[in-house]
Amino acid sequence: MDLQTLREQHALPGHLDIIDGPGEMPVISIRTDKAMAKIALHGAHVFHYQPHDSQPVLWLSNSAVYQHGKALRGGIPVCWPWFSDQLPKPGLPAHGFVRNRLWDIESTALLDSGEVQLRLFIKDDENSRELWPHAFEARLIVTLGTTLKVALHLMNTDEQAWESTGALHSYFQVGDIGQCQVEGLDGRDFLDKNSGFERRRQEGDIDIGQEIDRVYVDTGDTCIIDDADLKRRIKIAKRGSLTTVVWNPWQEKAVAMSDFDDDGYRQMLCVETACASGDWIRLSPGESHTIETHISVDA
Ligand code: TA6
Repeated sequence: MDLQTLREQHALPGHLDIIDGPGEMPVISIRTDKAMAKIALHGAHVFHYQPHDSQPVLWLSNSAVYQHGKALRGGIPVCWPWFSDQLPKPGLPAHGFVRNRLWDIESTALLDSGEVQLRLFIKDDENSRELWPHAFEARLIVTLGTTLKVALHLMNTDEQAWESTGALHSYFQVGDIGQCQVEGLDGRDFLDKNSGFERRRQEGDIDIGQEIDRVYVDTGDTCIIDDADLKRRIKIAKRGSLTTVVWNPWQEKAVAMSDFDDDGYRQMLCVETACASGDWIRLSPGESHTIETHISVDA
């Protein structure tokens, strides 16, 4: 569908527009009196969020590739129906397929609260069933006021039960990784991907001075990124998720990624709202589940 038709159907003058983004990707641009956000229809990918009184909150790689079939490096890739390499069958790409597909706009609205809400939609088709043989409907509901609320609503429209994992794989912008701490996971167990998924316990807040790739389990708690350099605290609250993933590739792995600047790892940190490891989303026909994250900034 062309941009003009999308605009006629869904634009909210002064609040929401549909624009031609980089790589000819349709992008939805939202503005409220408190913040702005941008979302690519490709992948239902929120790639920009900025309260008017703050710097950008989501990190986006300077080398991100804007191309159909490839997820942007940064923002909030929607990883589903599997997280990382919890593959339903061998040989599939990591993190599912919905981050690499074009979604539809289902609706847009200016809410009584002053928030702007965008609902994006995707369902199974012939291509998706080749990778994952199940019927589903997925909606990404983005609600922007001061806080950015992102909800991934999943419904089983199949005649059989199915199970999945997934994540709102959120990349955050930080001033300098060496001056950041993650609060909210003290006392939680994690599986360390860099040590063969060895299970260990977090003691205290998380300092990051090297590569980190950890799957924190059994936690629905809010996390805070305390950023001494930018003098701000990013709050990441969540619902429908008992897994939090903390990831920074550090230098060597960043250099190995073509869509990652060599020193980009110093300005980013992923704190991901996930359902992974043993935290399965198991749905019978007609059932649904929502993974939701609420992101805000305190000075
Ligand atoms: O969530 C952490 C992680 O699974 C890492 O292991 C790392 O590979 C990262 O995601 C990025 O994955 P991607 O497929 O987007 O390159």
